[in-house]
Amino acid sequence: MALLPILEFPDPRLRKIAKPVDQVTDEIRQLTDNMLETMYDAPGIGLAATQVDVHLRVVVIDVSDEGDEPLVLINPEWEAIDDDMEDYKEGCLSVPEFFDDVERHSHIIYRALDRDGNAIEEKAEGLLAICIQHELDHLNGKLFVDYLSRLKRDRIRKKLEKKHRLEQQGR
Ligand code: GNR
Ligand code: NI
Repeated sequence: MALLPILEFPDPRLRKIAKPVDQVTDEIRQLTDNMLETMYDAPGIGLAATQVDVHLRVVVIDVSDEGDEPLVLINPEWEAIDDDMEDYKEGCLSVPEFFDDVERHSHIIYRALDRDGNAIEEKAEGLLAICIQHELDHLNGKLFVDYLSRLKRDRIRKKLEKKHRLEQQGR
């Protein structure tokens, strides 16, 4: 297993559209294992392959308190079940240290392939529903900061650009 470096906003690679996985191979399973290790280490409740510069439709999630309920979603899709929406203060491992309200659907149904390549279809609500919508956005090159005002997004971008400059100097 291995920890993978996580891309940070405004890296243009976070804007790439991920391609569908055509077969769940050992190589894909190894990617999901490394993504889970990276997510737990961060720590985070989800990670999309886009964030580790792999542009395939692969997501890992664990919203459990104990961190012992890993969910691997390959080629995931979701749709809203009703019109209920809720705000949640979101964060993102690719936008470290910033949190702000994003409105998401409260009740969704999601479909995907699991780690064994079997098709799954489940309902989700609460934090899991929010996380699935957040991760699917990553696969489509979208970040939670895109839902904020330009003013807020630009402020976050400038602060992270400064952090990245300082990290470069420190090498
Ligand atoms: O760890 C994470 N926490 C989080 C909190 C609120 C809404 C979404 C998330 S996902 C985030 C991990 C991440 O960046 N996944 O892409
Ligand atoms: Ni994220």
